[in-house]
Amino acid sequence: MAKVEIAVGGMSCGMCQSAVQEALSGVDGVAEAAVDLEGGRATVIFDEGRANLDALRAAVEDAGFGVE
Ligand SMILES: [Cu+2]
Repeated sequence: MAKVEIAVGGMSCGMCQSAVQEALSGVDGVAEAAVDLEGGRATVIFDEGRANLDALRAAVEDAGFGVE
């Protein structure tokens, strides 16, 4: 398992937070995703054999948010 912290841009409320969390949780191989709205970051624990940073980044971007 790998743990990564991603700086997420564009989150302004709890709905954004949930959307990012759901997007990250939906990536195959993600075991845990915790989104810090105030800090603008997400901490993700994932299986390196099934997910990677590019997949996490794509999921956040597909949900309409930016990865910094
Ligand atoms: Cu929002």
